[in-house]
Amino acid sequence: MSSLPTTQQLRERARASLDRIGVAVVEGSGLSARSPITGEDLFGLRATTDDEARQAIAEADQAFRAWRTTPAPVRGELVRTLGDLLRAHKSDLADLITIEAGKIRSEALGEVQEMIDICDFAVGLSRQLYGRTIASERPGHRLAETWHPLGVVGVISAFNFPAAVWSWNTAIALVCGDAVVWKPSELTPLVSLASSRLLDRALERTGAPRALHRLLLGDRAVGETLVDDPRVALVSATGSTRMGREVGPRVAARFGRVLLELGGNNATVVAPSADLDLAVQGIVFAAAGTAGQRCTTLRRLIVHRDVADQLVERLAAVYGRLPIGDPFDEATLVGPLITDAAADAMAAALDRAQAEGGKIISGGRRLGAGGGAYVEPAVVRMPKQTGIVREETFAPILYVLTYDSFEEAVALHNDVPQGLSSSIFTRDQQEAERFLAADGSDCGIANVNIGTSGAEIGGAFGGEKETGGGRESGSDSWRAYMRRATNTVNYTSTLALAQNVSFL
Ligand code: UN1
Repeated sequence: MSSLPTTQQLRERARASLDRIGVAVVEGSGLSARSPITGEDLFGLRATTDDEARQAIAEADQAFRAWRTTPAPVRGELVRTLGDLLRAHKSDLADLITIEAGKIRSEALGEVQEMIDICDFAVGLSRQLYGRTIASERPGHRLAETWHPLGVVGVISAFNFPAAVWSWNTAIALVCGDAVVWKPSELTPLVSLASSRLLDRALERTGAPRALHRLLLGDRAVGETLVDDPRVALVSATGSTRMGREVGPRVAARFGRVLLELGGNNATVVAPSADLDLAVQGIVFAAAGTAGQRCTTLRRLIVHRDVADQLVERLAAVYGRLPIGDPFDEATLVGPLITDAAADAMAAALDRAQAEGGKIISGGRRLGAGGGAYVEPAVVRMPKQTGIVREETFAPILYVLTYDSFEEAVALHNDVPQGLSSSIFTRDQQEAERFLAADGSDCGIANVNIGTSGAEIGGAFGGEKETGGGRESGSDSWRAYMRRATNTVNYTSTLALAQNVSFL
């Protein structure tokens, strides 16, 4: 393991980035910024009180009322300005992501790039919020639909994509004419303060209402205030299935809308015809990248019996050489897990896997003495898809299963409660197409000859079953952030009723 920076060095680096972005950190109590690199606290911060949260929602609601009638292409200017500021501060924000989430430099820069990309996408979208014109069955009538801004969008985000997930929601919501109130993970307050400050600067620069965005820093209680407030038209929540199971019904009980982006238990099928060089690269990035802490992380490998031994051997060789340690070190590929609890959960999952008949082929040990939670990514061969394999453990564990027939591979693939991302490595076109067909992968994302993680922003992102069903980011995901009005206009002097009904 490479040597680590000290907490004091991290504190100074964080301060320098925050200064350049324009965040004046107000130290306080109730919340702390910490770094998984050393496992120590950086600063104490003041948490948002419940009254402040309610006030923030009220202000955002007021700002929405002005913003909804601002022409969408003008709203796009705000998001263009945010994109410019993200370009200018790409490195600063990436530093904070590495400090608070422990991502390696290249992935932290990639996360900010993802934010820039969604801003570009949203700016284009601001001129393309298209409704349809529909053929009316009545003479002299026009039938059409119009998309209107929805209201305040509550964004709840997780530690692992502390800034990008906010930007997917916020860039789209703002061009759609909505206001945003953000409750980020308690584990990444500095990234949240920095992202929020960049948007504040864009609001100032373009003269848009300042209260279009409000940040709530705090624990679960402040999140509950957001979830339960009837002024919040849409709650877009990313996190665990357990969280979604609570948020979904609470928002539904007040007839609010939800967009849920919950757990994944993503699998890759490796067919006998697969290009194994390509497969090894794709698998290692998807399974060990981001220290296994993406919702799209590859957790299950379903390999044809003919190539299983060979593939496992090659994976074990690459896993044995993965550089683990300081995420700021350019050579490192695997940074720390977010907390000790995450490392404990990984150890417990590995124990359970062994008790269920699994064999650890590579990795699985905790490294270093205390401080950050550094672990060796693990490869575990399982005799079948047991209980632990069907659960999402947010750590770098790759379970390997074998199959004989394609039907068996698809059945194993789909036999988990989650449905986010999936892929197949094959050179057989029929097999590839069958994997993508209606009776193939049941996930929101299904790929061929590439891993499960690292989606581009242009597609809709999200999944089925316990993943929650929501779609964010590209394609037509914007529709979740607007309300649709169907308009029937009669331009004659005759009242014609639909379905040939006669009355009066
Ligand atoms: C997440 O882990 O919550 O597809 C989001 C990916 C990234 C987004 C992951 N673009 O892996």
